[in-house]
Amino acid sequence: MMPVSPLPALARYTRRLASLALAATLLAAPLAGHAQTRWDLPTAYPLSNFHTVNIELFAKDVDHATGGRLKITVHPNASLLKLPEIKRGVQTAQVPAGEILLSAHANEDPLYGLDAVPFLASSYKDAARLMRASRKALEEKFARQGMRLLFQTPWPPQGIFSSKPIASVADLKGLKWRAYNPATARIAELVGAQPVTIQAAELSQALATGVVQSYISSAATGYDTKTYESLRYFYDTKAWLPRNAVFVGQRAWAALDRATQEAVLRSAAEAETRGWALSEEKDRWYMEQLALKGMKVESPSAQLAADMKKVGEVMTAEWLKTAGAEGEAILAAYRR
Ligand code: PCA
Repeated sequence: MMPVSPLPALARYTRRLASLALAATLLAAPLAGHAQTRWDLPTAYPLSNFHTVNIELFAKDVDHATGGRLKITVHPNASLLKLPEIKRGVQTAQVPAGEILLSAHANEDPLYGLDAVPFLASSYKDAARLMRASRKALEEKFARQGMRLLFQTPWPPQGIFSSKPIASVADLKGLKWRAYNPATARIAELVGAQPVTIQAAELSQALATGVVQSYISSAATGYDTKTYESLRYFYDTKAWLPRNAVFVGQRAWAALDRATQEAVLRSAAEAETRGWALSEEKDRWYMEQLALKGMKVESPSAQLAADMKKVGEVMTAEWLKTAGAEGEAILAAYRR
């Protein structure tokens, strides 16, 4: 047997120390400002909105999971880019990442408008199934447009805000109706209201100046925009749950190393789960607040519900016509 010399053991120990030191340097590097990436992430909704709260938590998770290697700065309330500009801003690498309302881009591709077809999915459960049935197609669509989809979060179910009582869609005739996407503009056409497109960030102002007498959206947006100061009625029609999507441009994505990408994807998956739970939980709170602030929060009358269902049937048929075979396959998967 050879005697065990203390020397190789010492050498091994020194080598280990050296590699530990190297590891420590690598870990410390981002903290010292090396190899750090910064993403600006524009959104169109206020800081207190649950979507924004969720994205801030996502940014914090990413910071933590990457040891500070990727820092995301959220720019709320359309302060960096307005809603209609965010998607193009990311596609052209003007900004690395962003959040959009998918259905705002429905004119570009019907796939973007699937979640805003009235009464196709009007509960959280169905909206989640609809998201799953269309996720792959949507991710591919994003990829073809040079973007990577990270996570999707639903707005609470859409109900009708109005300055006067609405017992049937006939009562909406002639009212100035705020639209936020092609689907809500189409509803105005079908019910004979006067559509005016106004982004959420400008809605308070439009309400205060009387440019808007009615609109369809979530209690969340009703609360964010202080609609209770201008309009008296909210009918909880639960017409659909439109989704916001957080995404990143391909160039910004490709610039990340593998470990950072994986950390972002893990945090994104968690953000999606958390966002769905937050949306549902907060919807009750938002509706209570509307009532506390003096709004009449009611279920729609049987007539209004039936009328709106009809609007939904017309729009489902229209969606299918424009979405073609791909749309049919998605709806078949959803309905299975
Ligand atoms: N709020 C957004 C989109 C859907 C919603 O609930 C808005 O009204 O603009």
